[in-house]
Amino acid sequence: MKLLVGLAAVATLAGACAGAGAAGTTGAPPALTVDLTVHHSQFSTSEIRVRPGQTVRFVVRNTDPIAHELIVGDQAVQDHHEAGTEAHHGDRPGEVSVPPGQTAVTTYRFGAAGGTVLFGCHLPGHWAYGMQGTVRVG
Ligand SMILES: [Cu+2]
Repeated sequence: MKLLVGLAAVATLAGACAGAGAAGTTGAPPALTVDLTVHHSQFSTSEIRVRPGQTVRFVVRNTDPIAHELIVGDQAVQDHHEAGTEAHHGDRPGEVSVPPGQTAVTTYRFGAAGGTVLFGCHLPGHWAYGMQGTVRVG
């Protein structure tokens, strides 16, 4: 619970910065926290919008009795993990395993160019079942 309170404060601060408008003249947009809940092998959202160059802290809460993961990346990254055999994620930005009933965090910085990045879970069958979504950068 303490963790959640802290995250709420971060989100509030990020919102305040965005609201300030002209004050943000230092280049990269402020870091953003995105909360994703997994329930019945579905992410709570299938589309996320971010600004180019934005750093996003993904907080993934797994309410299921089985493990999941969050993999953020382009199609090549998703293909690699769909075919891969890595049992655990957590060393690369945008990739994290989330054990049953737990919350895990990973941070990913989106590129300066606009476009679409994918996210999803590659435990066997999960991507095909619908555990996937898009991040629109722009
Ligand atoms: Cu999954």
